[in-house]
Parts: sequence; structure tokens; C-alpha cells
Amino acid sequence: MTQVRNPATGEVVGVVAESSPGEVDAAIGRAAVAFESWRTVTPGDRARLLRRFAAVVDAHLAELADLEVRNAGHTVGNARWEAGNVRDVLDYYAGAPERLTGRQIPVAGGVDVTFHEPLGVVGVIVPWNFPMPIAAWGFAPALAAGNTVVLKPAELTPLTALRLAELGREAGLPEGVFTVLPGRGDVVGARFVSHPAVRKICFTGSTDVGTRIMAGCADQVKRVTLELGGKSANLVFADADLERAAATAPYAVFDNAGQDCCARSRILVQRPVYDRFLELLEPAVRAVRVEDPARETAEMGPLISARQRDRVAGYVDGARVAFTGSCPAGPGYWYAPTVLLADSPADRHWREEVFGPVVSVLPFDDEAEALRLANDTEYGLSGSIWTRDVGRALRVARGVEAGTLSVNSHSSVRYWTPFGGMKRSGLGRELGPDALHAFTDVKNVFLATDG
Ligand code: TXE
Repeated sequence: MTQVRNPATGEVVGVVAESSPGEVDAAIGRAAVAFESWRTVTPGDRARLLRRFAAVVDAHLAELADLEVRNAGHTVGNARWEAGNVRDVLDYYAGAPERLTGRQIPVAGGVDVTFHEPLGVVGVIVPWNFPMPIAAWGFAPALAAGNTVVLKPAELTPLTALRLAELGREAGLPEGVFTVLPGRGDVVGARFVSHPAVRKICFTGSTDVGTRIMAGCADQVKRVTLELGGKSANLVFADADLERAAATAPYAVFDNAGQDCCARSRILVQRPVYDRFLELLEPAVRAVRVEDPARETAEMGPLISARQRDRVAGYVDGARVAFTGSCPAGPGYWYAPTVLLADSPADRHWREEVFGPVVSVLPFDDEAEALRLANDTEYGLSGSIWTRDVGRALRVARGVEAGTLSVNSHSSVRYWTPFGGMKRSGLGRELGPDALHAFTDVKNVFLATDG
């Protein structure tokens, strides 16, 4: 049994049974059987079922958001966006079954066509930082492409994923098509990796576990999509709209209390505007409303656990603090937004993923140095570029080794476009049209017509 605690209060808000190895095997077996019929459901019917799933989620947005506030400590505003994102992603991929077309390729001696075949059972492994959207980014395209799904939520945040599975059943998804299996990573997740009927793993989480999963998949040449850690740069050039860059910088890193793989946790500021930028940043950071996430006015909630809070505090100990915001004293796992001045790019808080409301700031002299510093990391997930010079914006965007960049914006995720990382931040892309192909294998069929 796992006790689920409200991160804002520490109170137990649910008790969930951990799936045993036998239960996991049985569920994978049911998903394998369900695949045989799910793959033959007509494209129109599969699209209708996904649209109905989206409609049922839509009818439960407020309930899902309230549950996420207690499950993960998200602000109610963010949690509403997240529930809406599940609906939108389902609606978006509901368009896919009827449009997943192959190609007819000119060849000698006959006709050649390609098919996008579903893989079979897909195992989706989800972290605690965005329990609903990250689940949907896996299960929606996987189901649309004709796969069945077994999904493991994080130990700390299983409640909303379990509710989504109920809503899927309510929408009419057949038995075994989408199953949520709460439990331990090294039991449930590890079984997804080793079970031969699971043909793909879609994993979001730490780089450590991700690399182990990739190694575990090698033996069976199991397909894998990995969304791992990040240490993204927010590059502010001297010609930028400094007011806007400084006003949005807190959201670029403190949103979800910094527990975001896309958090722009390194701010690089061109030297002539470095002091001015910090002057503008300070009131913006102090103004972030850190309070009970159930309140409409909350802009930042607590961290997920006491362990995470201690981990974050470990990065700030001994570092040069420029200024901080404020947060409630407790109970709950609170940590105030914190801005650190990096002494050098060798600082631990500059190099490692903190996964908390902590941002490090460093000046740079020119474009070349900005790129060198931005790319001096094992990660390559996200980042922002602030400048009014269009040429520079594109030049720098091409130079930054990251999969998901924005110019004069701090946003990362738009469900129409591919999302994912370079280097040790991941492999493959989620969302957009690219994700669909990641849940299929191309089959080529040649039909001889000559003699
Ligand atoms: O991640 P884990 P944790 C980073 C972030 C955070 C750190 C640790 O820096 O502080 O990772 O978080 C399942 N086989 N990110 O410990 O352990 C696990 O049960 C199969 C960045 O929570 O990677 C959970 O469902 N699965 C990140 C999921 O993997 C296993 C989001 C993620 O857990 C497993 C989260 C195993 N052997 C953390 N062991 C991002 N990119 O957003 C664990 N799991």
C-alpha cells in the first residue's frame, strides 16, 4: 500500500495498492489480447472512441484539477490547464487514425506500398512532476496508432492517472486497451522493460533511470522514447525587451515550483544589461505568490516531498544568494523562489538539475560565449532566447544544442509540435505528428505485377 500525501499539508489524501508482479503480468497479458481486436477497430470507430474519451475528460476538468492539487501540489490554475491539455491531446490524436497514411513508392516490376503498423502493447512510465499531461502524451498517440497501453504512474502521484483510466472506461474503451498499474518503479516499471509482450517503453523521468531503461530494452531491441532531465538556458541579449524578459523569467523556472524538465534554470545575461536585468528580476521574483495551491491566486505551490525539499536546499547551501521570494512556513514541503549568482560555470547549482525553485545567473560577453556556456552541459532539452534581432534569434536557435526552443517566450510545450531533448535529455519526440510515427513500425509491401 502507498499513502499519497498532499504536498501542501503533508496529509494523507489516498491509499493505493501497489501492483504485484503477478498483477502486472496479467495486465500485460490482457493488453496483448486486447491489441488483437483494437488494431482491427475501424479508423472511424477508433477516432470516435478517442473523441468520446476527450469529451468525458472535458466533463470532469474541475474534478481532475482539484484532485491534482491534492495529488501533486499543483496550483489550481496550472492543474486546470493540465486537465485541459489531456483533453486537447486526446482530441488532437483522435484525428490520427483516419489520417495515418502510408506511401506508394515507384519501383520496378510491381507496386510498392508502406503501412504504419502499431507495435503492440506500449508501456508508459510517468514521473510525479506532471502526472496528467505526461501520461496523455504517451497514451493518446499510442492508442490512436492502434496500440494498447499499460501505464505506471509515479509512486508519489498515482491518483489522477487512476481516475483517467476510469474515465477511459466510461468513454467506452474496451477492456485491456488502457490499464493503469500503480506501484514501484523497480517492480512495475522494470517488468514493462523485461516483458517480451511490451514492445515499446515511453519513459519520462530521471536521466539515471532512463539510461538503465534504455540498456534494459537493448536485449529485445524494444523501442524506446525517453524524456529525461534538463538544465535549460534562458539567454538574454542586450537588445532584448528587458522588462518582458525579466517579468517572465520567474515563470520560466518557478512554474510548478521548478519541478519541470524544461525549467530555464540557467539565466545568461549579456554583460551591459546584467545589473539592470537583476534589478528588474528582483521585484518579479519577490512578487511570485507562493501559497496554498488550492487558492485561485496561487502562482507557485509546494515541492512534491520533504526529500525533494532537502535535495533542493542542498544546492543552495554555500551558494551566493542574490535574493529570494517568500513561502509559507509549513506544514507542507515549501521552498521560496531563490536566485543564485554563479561564480563560474563549474558551480554545482549551475551544472546539475536542481528540480526546484532555484535559478542561477551568469553574465556573458558576446554571442559566441553565450552559445559556449549554453551548450556546456550534458543536457539539451529546452531554452529561451531574448533578442529583438531576428537574424540573431535564428542563428542562436540553430546553435543551441536543445530540442525545444522559444524566442521571446518562456513556453515549451504546444501539443501540435514535437517536444523532446538532445544529448542526455532524451531520445525521440513526443507530441505533434512525430509522436505518432514513434508508436508504429513502417512495413513495406511489394506486389509483383510483371509476369
Ligand atoms: O525520478 P525517477 P524521481 C529528475 C529530477 C528529480 C530526479 C529524481 O531531477 O529530482 O529526476 O526523480 C519509475 N524501471 N526528474 O526519483 O526515479 C518511477 O517509479 C522502470 C526529471 O522521481 O526517474 C517513476 O514512475 N521504471 C523528470 C518514473 O520512473 C522506474 C521528471 C520516474 O522516476 C525504475 C522526474 C526502474 N528501475 C524526475 N525506477 C523530467 N524529465 O521531467 C524508477 N522508475
